[in-house]
Amino acid sequence: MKVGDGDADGRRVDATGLRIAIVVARFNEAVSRRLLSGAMGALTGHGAAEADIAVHWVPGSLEIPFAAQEVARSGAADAIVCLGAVIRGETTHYDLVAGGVAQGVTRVSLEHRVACGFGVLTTESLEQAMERSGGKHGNKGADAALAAVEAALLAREIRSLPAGGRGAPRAPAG
Ligand code: INI
Repeated sequence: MKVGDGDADGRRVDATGLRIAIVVARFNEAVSRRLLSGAMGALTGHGAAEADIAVHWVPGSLEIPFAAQEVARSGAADAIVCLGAVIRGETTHYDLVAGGVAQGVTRVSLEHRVACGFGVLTTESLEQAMERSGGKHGNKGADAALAAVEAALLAREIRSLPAGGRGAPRAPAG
């Protein structure tokens, strides 16, 4: 992909110069590391400098929203990539963890106006998690990273529009 162009899907994902934070859960660490590797590869492959990517480990997926919130409040990142694996087979409170992290990350993104990519897997088994973290179903860490970049670029574009630009109500002529 040529930097500045869209990728194969026509998405604009030039991460050059973006400051990116990755918040990743240690729970199910083998899967998390694969998601992290996918995210790092996607970001650097789309122009992000490794020095502009900060990685923050948290104990489990439920701690992701808190860490993402702290990053957002600090103003240190243009985009936040959230990674983890919630596997039903290994927990009785799957629904709480899965629902909590999804709602929490969404809230952080909206309240702090920071683009967040959601790469927290919710699967029935470890096998399914492996398939989605660099296996036959791709790597959701990479997908979340590129979604965060695309959203951050979109926010930058929208925020740069003049207040009275296209789409704004016009004052009547004369
Ligand atoms: N955290 C995960 O990231 N994935 C899981 O599958 C999981 N399970 O199985 O419970 C999990 N639990 C820990 C949770 O995220 C918190 O770290 C813990 O409750 C402490 O607050």
